[in-house]
Amino acid sequence: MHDDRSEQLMQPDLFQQSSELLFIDHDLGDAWIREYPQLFSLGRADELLRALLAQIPWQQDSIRIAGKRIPVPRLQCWMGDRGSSYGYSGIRLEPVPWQPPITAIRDKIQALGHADFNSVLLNYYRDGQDSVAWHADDEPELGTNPVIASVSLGAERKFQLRHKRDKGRDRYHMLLRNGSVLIMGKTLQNNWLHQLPKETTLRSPRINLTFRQVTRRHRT
Ligand SMILES: O=C(O)CCC(=O)C(=O)O
Ligand SMILES: [Mn+2]
Repeated sequence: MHDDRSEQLMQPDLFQQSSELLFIDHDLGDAWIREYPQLFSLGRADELLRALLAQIPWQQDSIRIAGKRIPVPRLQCWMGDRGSSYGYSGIRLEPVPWQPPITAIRDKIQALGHADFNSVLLNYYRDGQDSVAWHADDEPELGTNPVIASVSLGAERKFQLRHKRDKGRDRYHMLLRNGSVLIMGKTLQNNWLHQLPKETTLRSPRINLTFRQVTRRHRT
């Protein structure tokens, strides 16, 4: 008897393999973003969200503005190789050591072949009241043309970009889906700002991981 069961069983697997690696290129003219909308399956993304909510040593950081310390509207954790300390807006973050499953996420992203990373900033947006304001990740310790990989787990959030100098340029809007990864190209941080606005009716959490390469020159 011809048994075609094995062929049927293969199909979902093949689909799974290829849908993971599907990508969409966003062309912003003088910068690009490659989006992998489902690098992590929804099941895997939910499992990672639960694990990270429970095990990451989340901390409330604050920034210094006009001599005052203002708490940032999200919780954070900086993780990475020893010595990859990182500073912005008067915060200096010392890395906690790599831990699974972050190393597994990092390895999967590095296998895409865009860049290698020695550190990651984790952000925990507890609900839609948490946000990140307009900025570019252009700190000197990231070098002149950083490639940054951004992983989204949990609630879908809006992501907005606007040009740094050309005020006439349209803003660019994206949705950050559960299980998606953005590879932010070499020139994005030089030319564009980005933000994650508040979404006041949203009640569910999201975790974002931005993998970065901190250059040795600036390590403390
Ligand atoms: O949460 C996000 O998707 C963006 C976070 C971000 O821009 C950052 O941490 O630099
Ligand atoms: Mn950023």
